Amino acid sequence: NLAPLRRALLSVSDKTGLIELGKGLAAHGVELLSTGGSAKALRDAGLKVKDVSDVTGFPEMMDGRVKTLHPVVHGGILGRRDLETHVAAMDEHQIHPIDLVVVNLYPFEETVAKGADFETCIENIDIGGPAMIRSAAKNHAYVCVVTDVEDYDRVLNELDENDGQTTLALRQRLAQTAYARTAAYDTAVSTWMAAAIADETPRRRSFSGTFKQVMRYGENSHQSAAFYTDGTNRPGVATAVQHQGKDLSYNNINDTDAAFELVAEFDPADGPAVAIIKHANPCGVARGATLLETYQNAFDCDRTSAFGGIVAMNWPLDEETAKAIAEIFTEVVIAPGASDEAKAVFAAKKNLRLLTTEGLPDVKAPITTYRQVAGGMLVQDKDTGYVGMDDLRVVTKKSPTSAQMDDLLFAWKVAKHVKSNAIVYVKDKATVGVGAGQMSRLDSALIAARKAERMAEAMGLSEPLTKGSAVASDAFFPFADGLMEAAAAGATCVIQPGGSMRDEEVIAAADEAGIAMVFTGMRHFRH
Ligand code: 93A
Repeated sequence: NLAPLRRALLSVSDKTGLIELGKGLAAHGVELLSTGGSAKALRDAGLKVKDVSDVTGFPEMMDGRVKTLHPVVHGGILGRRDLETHVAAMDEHQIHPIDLVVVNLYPFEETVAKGADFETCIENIDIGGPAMIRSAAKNHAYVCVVTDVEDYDRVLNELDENDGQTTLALRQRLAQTAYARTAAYDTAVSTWMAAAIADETPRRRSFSGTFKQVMRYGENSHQSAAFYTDGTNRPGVATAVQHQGKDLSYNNINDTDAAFELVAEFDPADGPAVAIIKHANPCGVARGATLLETYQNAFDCDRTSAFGGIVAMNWPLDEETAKAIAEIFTEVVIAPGASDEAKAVFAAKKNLRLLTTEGLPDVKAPITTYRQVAGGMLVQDKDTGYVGMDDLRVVTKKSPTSAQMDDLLFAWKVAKHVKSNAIVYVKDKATVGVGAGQMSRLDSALIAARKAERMAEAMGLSEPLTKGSAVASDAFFPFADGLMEAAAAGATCVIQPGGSMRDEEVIAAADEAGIAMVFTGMRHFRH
């Protein structure tokens, strides 16, 4: 058992809860040491505080860059209480033990998120704070380290319950938290620097996140899960505001992200775009003149799958569209804003979650993505590849008309967001059949066509909407069979990367079927 906690060093940028903590510690007879701003706040609240500068014998200098970086501070934190040599060194140099270190760091992540300039970001890199946190965490056998305002109460409770001391179990837990914090902090600095200096090598990246919330469970109910943010504060699912409905699940967040990233591909200035997502794949995507009509066109692609889906749009949600969405069970709606009337429509739908953001995700931002594999992490640049009209090569006798070209490019953008193998049929700026995630491209083409047939039956149409459609394939057709299936479904034009050994065969089959085909020279696998 340790002797009761005697001295605490408090140095915090976020002063939330500081006074209450100071008072709680003082009540246990703990001596308070503190740095400039923190000391002032405590003193203003009537607490007795010793300045760190008085302890070190040095003023805080160089705009605060050097305030706690001193052997008297670090010796007091790091010295082992059980080793005679350490105790002797402390005596010799008049170093008094520091038993509790409470630090939260300069707000580096927030400074970056605000778009501050390079110099300002540099000044907000905390050096002394992480040093103390790491020292205290290393010596957690004797020293308690607190880096999260939410842990203040736990520490005070333990002092109450354990005769003015903390338990080793708590100190271990807080030390682990502390190293997670300093690791995330340095990762934020490194990630920011990579972007600031336009570093293009994925070789020396570090990955970390800041805890946001615990999920009820993971992909399945026997898996635990949590949501972490990357500190960039980008518009997207991580920064969306939830207006109503129960907590989001792991799958909800994954699907909502897929939906919002997809609609963000379309410039809102060109009109609204709506995507309905199920299991991370779109089951309907459309562009149109009004939001309502666009939603309906997206919905008509696959009404069956849209049930329980996630709806994203690149325009703020309006009342009419909210009413249409509320007609079926929908899990989540995400939009860059929502009118009060639209919110009122959803208010009665207890299970529907409405999320709004300040803007759309920047789909062209150079983001690094991570995927875990057994024993490692795969790191890559996000797929921000785009093809424009100039990149397209017409390879068939027929050329697409300009209306066909619009649908081809639309289908191509959607295909990028469909799990491979992706086949996407589009007619009049709306998907009419989506084949996703099949192990063979032929099966994706067949499934998409089959769904379109089923929709035609359900809607009482004389023929499926794939008749006269444009079709996109996320990678080349290795054989002509997939293309012939698309032709059989009624596709009249095709967009695909090209580059297969059998391109000639595929082109010949397209010519035979009277189809126009363009090659992009770029593929969009998504696994
Ligand atoms: O500039 S620093 O890296 N140099 C230091 O020696 C140092 N010591 C504590 N920043 C340092 N701190 C940080 O100051 C703490 O991590 C905390 O965020 C902040 C508290 O300053 P104040 O008490 O003056 O508000």
